[in-house]
Amino acid sequence: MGSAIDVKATFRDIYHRLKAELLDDPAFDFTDESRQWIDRMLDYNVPGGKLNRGLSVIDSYKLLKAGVEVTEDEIFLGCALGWCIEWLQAYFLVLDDIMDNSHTRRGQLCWFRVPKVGLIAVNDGIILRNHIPRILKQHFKGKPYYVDLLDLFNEVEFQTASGQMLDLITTHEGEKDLSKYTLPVYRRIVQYKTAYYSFYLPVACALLMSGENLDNFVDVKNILVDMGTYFQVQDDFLDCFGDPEFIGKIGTDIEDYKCSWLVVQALERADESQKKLLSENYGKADSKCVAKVKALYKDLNLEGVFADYESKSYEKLISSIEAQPSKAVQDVLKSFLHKIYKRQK
Ligand code: DMA
Ligand code: MG
Ligand code: MG
Ligand code: MG
Repeated sequence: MGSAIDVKATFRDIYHRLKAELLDDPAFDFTDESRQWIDRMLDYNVPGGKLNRGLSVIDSYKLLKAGVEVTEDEIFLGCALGWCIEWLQAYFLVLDDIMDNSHTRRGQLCWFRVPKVGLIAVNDGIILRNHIPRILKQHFKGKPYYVDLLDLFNEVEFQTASGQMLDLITTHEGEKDLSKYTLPVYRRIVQYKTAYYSFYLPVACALLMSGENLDNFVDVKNILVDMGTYFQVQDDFLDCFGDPEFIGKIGTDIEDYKCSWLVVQALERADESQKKLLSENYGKADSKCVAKVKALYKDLNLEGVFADYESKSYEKLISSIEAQPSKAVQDVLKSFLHKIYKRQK
C-alpha cells in the first residue's frame, strides 16, 4: 500500500462494490432492463472525472492521522465517503448540463444528449442523489458520526442547489443589465455553487471520520471556501481559454450570458466602446459574436490578469494555511491546494 496508484486502484474497486450493492437494493424490485439502465447511467456519469474530490477524503484522513497506520476498514470508509461526493457531483452535473445547455462533459456527450436518454436524465439525477443516503445507511449506520454525516450532506446539497439558483437567476438579470455582474455578486454565486461541495465537503467528511466536531473548524471552512472560489475562477478561465479536447468540455459561458469571472473582469476594465461591444455580443449563440467577446478578452489581457490573480490567490491561501495551529490540518489544506494550483483541466 501507500503509493498514489494503489490508492486510486483501491478507490476504483470500491466504486464497483458500491455499484453492485445499489444494483441489489432490496427496496426496489429490479427488472433486467432497470438494472441495466442504472448500471449504464452510473458508469456514464459517476467515475469519469478527475476524482480529486473523492480521493481527497482518504488523503485528508491519512494526513489527519499524522503517521498512525490506517486500517483497511478505514480506507474503505474513506473511499466510500469519497464516492458519495462523486455521486453528489454527478447528480449536480447531469442537471447542470441540461440547464446550461452544454454539449460535452468529461470528453463525451452530456448524458441528456445521449439518444434515448433526453429528459430521463432529470430523473437519473434524482436517482443519483438518492443513492447517497443509501450508501451512507449501508456503511455508516451505527457509527457515532452517522447523524452528523447525513446532516453535512444535506447542508452542502442545499448550499449547492442555492448557488445554482443564484447562478441561474443572476444570468437572467444580466440579460437586461450587464452592470449587475460585479465581483461581490460573482463571489457569492461561486461560494455556494462550487466551494462547499468541492472543497469543504471532502475535508469535513475526513474530520467527522476522525471523530472531530465540525463547529471547531470554522477557520478551516473559510480557507476551503476561498480555495473553492479560486477553483471556480479557474473553471471560468478554462471555459474560454482552455483546450476543450483537454478539459473534456466545450465552454458555453459566453453563449449562456453567465456571470463568469472573465466578464466581471472585462467590465471592470472596458471603456465605453468596449462595453458596447460586450452588450451587443455577450450571450449570443453565434460563433461570430463569441469570437468578438474572446478577442476583447485578449485585448484587455485577461490572460495576464488571470495569471496575476492565480499567483496572488496562492500566496494568500498559503499564508492563511500557515496561520493554522495544527500541522496536520496545514498538510491537508496544502495538499488540496497543490492539487489545483495552475491546473490545466
Ligand atoms: C458548476 O458550475 C457548478 C455545479 C454545481 C455543477 P458550471 O456550470 O460552471 O460547471 P461546468 O463548467 O462544469 O459546467
Ligand atoms: Mg455548466
Ligand atoms: Mg452551471
Ligand atoms: Mg464552468
